[in-house]
Amino acid sequence: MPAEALIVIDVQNDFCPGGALAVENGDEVVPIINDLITGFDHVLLTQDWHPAGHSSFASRHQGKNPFEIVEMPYGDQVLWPDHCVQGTFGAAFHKDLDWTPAELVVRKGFRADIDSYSAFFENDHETRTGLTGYLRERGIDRVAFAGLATDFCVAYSALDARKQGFGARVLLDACRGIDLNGSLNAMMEKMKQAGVELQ
Ligand code: VGL
Ligand code: ZN
Repeated sequence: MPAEALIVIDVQNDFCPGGALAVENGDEVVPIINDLITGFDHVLLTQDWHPAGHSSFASRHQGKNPFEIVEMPYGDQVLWPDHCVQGTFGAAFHKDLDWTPAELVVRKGFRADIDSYSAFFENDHETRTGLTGYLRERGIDRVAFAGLATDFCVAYSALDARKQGFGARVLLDACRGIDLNGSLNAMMEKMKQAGVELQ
């Protein structure tokens, strides 16, 4: 029997108010997602998980500030404040997120020289996280997304889900965005065109 999984994206302290890369009202999604979790047979989480000094951190690039763009061998990369460093408080899930029922945590961004927004592929759009294989082996053919941030890790994941042949929907109530230079509208449009259901 084909099934749907809820994939909770990056509900971590650094993306919540007070965190290093805080998404406005990011913590509002926590109770909403806790409700969602109770309604799904399969719940997966992603966790942004960077080594200290990760190449996506502006602090690693002389003369660059957070939110500037640099060219990496794999394409353009936004530079971010240091965030979600492995093992730190900022990288931990929000304390009120009830992730006990989750069957898998996909960590991403753990290789020093490449960022990874999507739960399926790193930012070269080639290196796989293993999630496609996991979902297929578990008989899951549809995925629903919630979490942070709508216009980065959620959107990239939803687009890749479609590319991999999964049905995909984004539960907008349960997401909050960064909106960098119009990125929120741009990514909403891209998702629509890719057949992601925006609900
Ligand atoms: C994210 C920027 C950098 C996200 C992660 O979770 O959307 N954004 N790392
Ligand atoms: Zn990151």
